[in-house]
Amino acid sequence: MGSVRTTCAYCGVGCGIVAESGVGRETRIRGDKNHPANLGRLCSKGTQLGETVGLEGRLHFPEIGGRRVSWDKAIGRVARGFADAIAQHGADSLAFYVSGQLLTEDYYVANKLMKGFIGSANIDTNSRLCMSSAVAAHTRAFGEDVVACSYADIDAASLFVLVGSNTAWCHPVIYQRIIAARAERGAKVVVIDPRRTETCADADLHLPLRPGSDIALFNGLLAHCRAAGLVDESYLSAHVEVPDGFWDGLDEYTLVRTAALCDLAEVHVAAFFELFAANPAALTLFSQGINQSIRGTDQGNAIINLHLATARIGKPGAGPFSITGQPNAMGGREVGGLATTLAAHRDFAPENQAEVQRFWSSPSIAAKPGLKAVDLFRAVRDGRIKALWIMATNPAVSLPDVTLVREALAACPLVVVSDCIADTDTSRFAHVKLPALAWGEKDGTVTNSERMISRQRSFLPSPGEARPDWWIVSQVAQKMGWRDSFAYGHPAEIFREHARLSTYRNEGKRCFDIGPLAALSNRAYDDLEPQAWGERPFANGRYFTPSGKARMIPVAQRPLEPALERWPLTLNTGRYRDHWHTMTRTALSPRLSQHRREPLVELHPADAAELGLADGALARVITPQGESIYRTLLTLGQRRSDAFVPIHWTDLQSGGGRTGRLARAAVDPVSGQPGFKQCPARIEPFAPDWHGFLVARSLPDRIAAAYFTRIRMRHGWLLELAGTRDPGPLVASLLPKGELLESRDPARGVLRAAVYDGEQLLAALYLTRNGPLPDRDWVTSQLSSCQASPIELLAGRSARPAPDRGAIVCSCFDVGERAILDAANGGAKTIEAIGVATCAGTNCGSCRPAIAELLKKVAKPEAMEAA
Ligand SMILES: Nc1nc2c(c(=O)[nH]1)N[C@H]1C(S)=C(S)[C@@H](COP(=O)(O)OP(=O)(O)OC[C@H]3O[C@@H](n4cnc5c(=O)[nH]c(N)nc54)[C@H](O)[C@@H]3O)O[C@H]1N2
Ligand SMILES: Nc1nc2c(c(=O)[nH]1)N[C@H]1C(S)=C(S)[C@@H](COP(=O)(O)OP(=O)(O)OC[C@H]3O[C@@H](n4cnc5c(=O)[nH]c(N)nc54)[C@H](O)[C@@H]3O)O[C@H]1N2
Ligand code: SF4
Ligand SMILES: [Mo]
Repeated sequence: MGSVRTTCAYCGVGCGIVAESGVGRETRIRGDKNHPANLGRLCSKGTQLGETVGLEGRLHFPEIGGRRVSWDKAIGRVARGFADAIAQHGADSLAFYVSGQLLTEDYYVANKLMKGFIGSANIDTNSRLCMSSAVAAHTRAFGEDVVACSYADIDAASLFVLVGSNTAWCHPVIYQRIIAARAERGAKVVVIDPRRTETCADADLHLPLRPGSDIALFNGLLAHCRAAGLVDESYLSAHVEVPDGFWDGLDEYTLVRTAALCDLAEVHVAAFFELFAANPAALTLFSQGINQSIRGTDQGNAIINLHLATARIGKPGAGPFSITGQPNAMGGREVGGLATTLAAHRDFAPENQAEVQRFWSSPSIAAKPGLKAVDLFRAVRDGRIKALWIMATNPAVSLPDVTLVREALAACPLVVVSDCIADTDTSRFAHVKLPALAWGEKDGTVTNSERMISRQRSFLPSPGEARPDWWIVSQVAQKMGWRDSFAYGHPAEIFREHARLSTYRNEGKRCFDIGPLAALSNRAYDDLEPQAWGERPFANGRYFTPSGKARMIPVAQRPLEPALERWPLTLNTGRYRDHWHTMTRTALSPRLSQHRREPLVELHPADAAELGLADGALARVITPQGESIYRTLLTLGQRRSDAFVPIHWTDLQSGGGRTGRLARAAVDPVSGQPGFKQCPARIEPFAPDWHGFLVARSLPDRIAAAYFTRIRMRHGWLLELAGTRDPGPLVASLLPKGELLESRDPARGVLRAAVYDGEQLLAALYLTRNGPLPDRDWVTSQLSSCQASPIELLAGRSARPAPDRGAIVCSCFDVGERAILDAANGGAKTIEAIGVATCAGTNCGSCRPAIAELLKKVAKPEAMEAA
């Protein structure tokens, strides 16, 4: 087994990984102690990468119209389709929709082809849904999209303000570093999030503000700092442009009014303000609760204003820290993958166009920004875009209003999809499918939240005829006639060109300048150690505006939308700890599939009572865009009238929990980023006539139940099922061929069936009208070694039952809630003691916040209820 140092496939923390591969793609993963982003730590998703690198579901060969073709034929078809569209309808009739999961080299080539050679800027990326408000806020304030902070600041900060970020689940390794700072140095943690997430487990203060009221809170804090004499006038006069009347606009944000606007208790708001005032080393980390809003750019600037005015920026441990989502969200911003930037942090100013065109020796250059993601898909639907190339993203699930997106995809004359996976909700609309290399196979660079460029290295063989994305794009470009400009043979060649473009005629105009890396040999590129660009930006007080000064941007809290009569709830959407986006990878992992087996709608118990919904019941979540069914989770962590659903489940995964159908296409006016976090909605009980589950060695071809979700288990599948009509026909389609044993009790609506192949259990099905169901884990365990007699199996329990383990908390060691509660009741009072007793939390640590919550529950059951 050889070991390879690479970078994690998932989030923007950008953890270094040491991967060892053995026979049959078996892969061992551990954290890279020498990588500065994680110093050896990994979260649950990184730790379990080995379970997701199999070949199941992969796209191995190019396809046209669902038929395997040669690469030559597929490339020819795409190039011809594009050339025809350009000839008949002009360059703007083409569009690329790409992704922060591409490597920098892939991204660079796609951007170059579209903006320099096709001559349109109609290339946008899923970063529009993710980071574009932060990009716009940075650009307005700093003159360039530069993240002001680094992870090293975490070790120097004495106050962490986590705004709109469920750090414990979405950036777990950053979270662990924050919690270490709190434990070791007594740093304080404030979480600003309408719901109480696991990120609050170790917080000193949680402000469950009214959704969308962050500007009021940050303006209020700035007004407070001014009154307290914390505004640094000399910094402002030397380094910041403050528009006339800026401060007048802040007068209205008194403590009382701020608390009222945010629907928070004044004492809590005051406590936050005092903490901020008392801690100059304050780090404000923000992500989607800020960005994914129809006022996302202003919200970003409200945070930045505060740090500029108090000069808490460019210094160790202080600053506004936008943390990125995808592994290469930052690299995409560097190359200019957004429709609103040209290349290498340049905008579309005429001198930039001339410069980039000269550098590329290209026949044309995009003269103006292209269509932003939401508008781009509207243009596809309206027939203005004739050919669309989608790479490394699943817009039929992840864009807002996917009904419109799907209409667009269905109507588009040419849809090309590059993906590693054969069947996705998006690729079902593809005319041409191109097989891309996946993580572990591809080679190139990514840039993380702190501007650290790291290598992703391959350690697995390429399956079938899959190719790197940069190769695929280059082949199409060559076929379109631009042979010399896309004659790349190695990703290092592309990286060097990208580095040269960043430094070309830069002369200190832009912070993004990686000129020295343009000299890397192929060998040095292969060996490249993690490198950050823009070491401590703004330390010298110089910004990248024409005047060299930063800009304060006046922002006001605009009135929030009042609740609508038909849509009285505000629907919030976000992530689960152990799943990644549309689950094309994490759902391959049995371990990652246990933490949250089903898509849940989280609701305050009082709202649920009014709606007639019990904990665990099914509910229909409805918005003007669409509806889907979820299982209800009642929690005091939700505000009244707010509901939360996860984004992960798709048509492929389930018949419920399909959040993509619900979001509306309202966007921020500056950035074009959708306001995914707030959507008017209503919830109704969904009363099935029957419900139950299937445990099976392999998946049935078709599952026609009103509600179903499929959950990967170690030796097969668990399917949750519910429906309204007679389940008879469904039962026949769910069960595999084999020896069938059945028991029915029509009077009680009970149906139980087991199918065997000799001694081996193939499937077991349990349906009931409203009676109890067997323990799912016990039934599932019978797939690995069927020890139960057929009678026990149909009864759904062993003659010698084992206790129920409860929900899985620790996915590394497979430890359930029950074992942790037992250990706590047996005297284990700390996370460490729980670790000693059960192993839980002793590997990746992602479940430590959950253990902390359980410990609190055991220590003070009644306090938890009231919290
Ligand atoms: N486990 C996991 N980790 C991931 C990902 C994943 O899919 N799974 N995806 C990665 C990607 S691409 C991204 S972009 C990041 C996202 O990382 P996060 O931004 O941390 O994740 P989200 O769950 O989308 O949203 C964060 C929080 O914003 C809160 N919020 C909603 N409305 C408001 C509001 O008005 N104000 C405030 N202050 N907060 C609000 C939500 O309640 C939610 O808890 O995660 C990355 N990491
Ligand atoms: N309602 C709601 N919607 C949201 C969000 C939300 O919070 N709420 N968050 C938004 C955000 S922040 C994001 S980032 C998006 C994410 O949404 P998507 O980008 O649509 O989600 P993924 O599942 O990551 O899709 C990645 C696809 O690329 C494929 N892939 C992986 N690696 C490669 C590769 O190397 N090459 C190629 N060609 N393909 C590859 C995968 O198989 C998968 O099909 O969702 C957005 N949508
Ligand atoms: S925090 Fe987890 S998902 Fe993110 S890069 Fe590190 S190991 Fe990967
Ligand atoms: Mo994202």
